[in-house]
Amino acid sequence: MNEKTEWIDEVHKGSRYGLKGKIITKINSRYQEIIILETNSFGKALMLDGCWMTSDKEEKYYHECLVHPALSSLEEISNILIIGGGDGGTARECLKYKKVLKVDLVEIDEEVIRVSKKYLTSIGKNSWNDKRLKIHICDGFQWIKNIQDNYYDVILLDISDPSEFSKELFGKNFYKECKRIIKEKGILATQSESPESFEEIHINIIKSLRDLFQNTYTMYSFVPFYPSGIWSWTFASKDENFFFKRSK
Ligand code: SPD
Repeated sequence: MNEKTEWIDEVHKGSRYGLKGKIITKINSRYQEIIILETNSFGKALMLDGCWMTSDKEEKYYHECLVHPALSSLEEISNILIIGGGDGGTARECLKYKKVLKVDLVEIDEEVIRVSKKYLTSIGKNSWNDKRLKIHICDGFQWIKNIQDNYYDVILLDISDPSEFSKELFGKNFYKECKRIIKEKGILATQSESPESFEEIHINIIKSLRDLFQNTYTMYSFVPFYPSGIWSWTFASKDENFFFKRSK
C-alpha cells in the first residue's frame, strides 16, 4: 500500500477544501476519477472528479438529513428509489425502517459501488446484504422514464455536484418525471447543494421544485468538509403537507 501522505483538495471558486492522508485507490472509471483517501481525522474519504462526496466521519451529517425527514413523515412505505447513492449510506439509513419493503438503488457508475463496498465498509455496513435492496447499474433519468406513474413512495436524489454527465439530474424535465412516478402521498427528497458555495444551483433546484410541486421545504445543516460547510436538502410533495409528521 502507498505509505506517502499528501493533501488532496477540492478546489471551488478560489478556495481549497483539503484532507491529508494516504491515497488507497485512485482510478478512472468510464465516468469519472474516483479517489479513496485514508486520513487520520476523517477516516476514509471518497472524492469523485475532484469533489468530496463522503467520509467515515461526516457521512451521517449528510445521509441522515437526506433520508429521515422524508421517511419519518410517511406511515407506509412499500418502495423507495435512490438515484446515485453508490457509497451505500442512504440505503443504510432507509433500511433501518421495518416499514420499507424495497429499495431500488440506481447508480450509473458501478465502480463507485465496488470501491465503496471494499473501502467504505462503515458507510454501507450490512445494507449491501439486505434482500430489500436491489441495485441497478443504469442512468437515473433512463430508469425513471421507464417507470409507471404513481409507483414510488419516496425518491431520494443522492447525486454528486452537477457535471457533464449528471447535469440533467438537476433540470426541470427530470423533476417532472420524478413527480409523475411518485405516489400522490409520496415525497421527493434531494440534496440541494450549498446556499453559499453553489448559490445559483441551489436556488434553481428550489425554484424548479416549487414550480412543480404543491409543497416544498428546504432544510439547512452542516457538512464541514463540503465547500463552505453549509449544505441543504429539499423535500417536495404533490398533495398535503406531510413533512415532519412523525409516523407511529
Ligand atoms: N459536494 C458534495 C455533494 C454531495 C452529493 N452526494 C454525496 C454522496 C453521499 N452519499
